[in-house]
Amino acid sequence: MDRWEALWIVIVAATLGIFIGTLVAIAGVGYIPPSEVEAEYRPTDAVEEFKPGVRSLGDGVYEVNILAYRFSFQPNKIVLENPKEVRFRIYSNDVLHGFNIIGTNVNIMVIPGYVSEIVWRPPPDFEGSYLVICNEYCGIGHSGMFAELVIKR
Ligand SMILES: [Cu+2]
Repeated sequence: MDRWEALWIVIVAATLGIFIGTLVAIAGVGYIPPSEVEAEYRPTDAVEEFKPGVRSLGDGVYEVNILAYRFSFQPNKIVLENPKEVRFRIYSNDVLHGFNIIGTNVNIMVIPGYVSEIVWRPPPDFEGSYLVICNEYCGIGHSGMFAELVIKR
């Protein structure tokens, strides 16, 4: 075997070793997102029944109905007190949108004609103001499509 060929085999093997080693190390540390979420998409044609707003079901459980449209969310400011479990139900009546709470793993596509549901159990130390953005390009005003989530403890 040529000396250079052997050298390149060692370099490639070392690079692969570092790559796989990094993956194993990250998995070993338990790198997991900061909350538990479940997401599902439900077809609906009952648009009239979809009423945007925050509904408290008691004991820290909330249902938040959000209408996503070009280029805003309704309601635009969501205030939750001591939330334990939050069911976000998001509906779009125009184009594809996104619903992403920055700093959390709440991130769901909002497909027109479907109610996108995501259940979020925010960690007890989560409080303050969070930015909610649309992360699916939906048109010229997309960059200004955001909302605010306020968590009070
Ligand atoms: Cu958008």
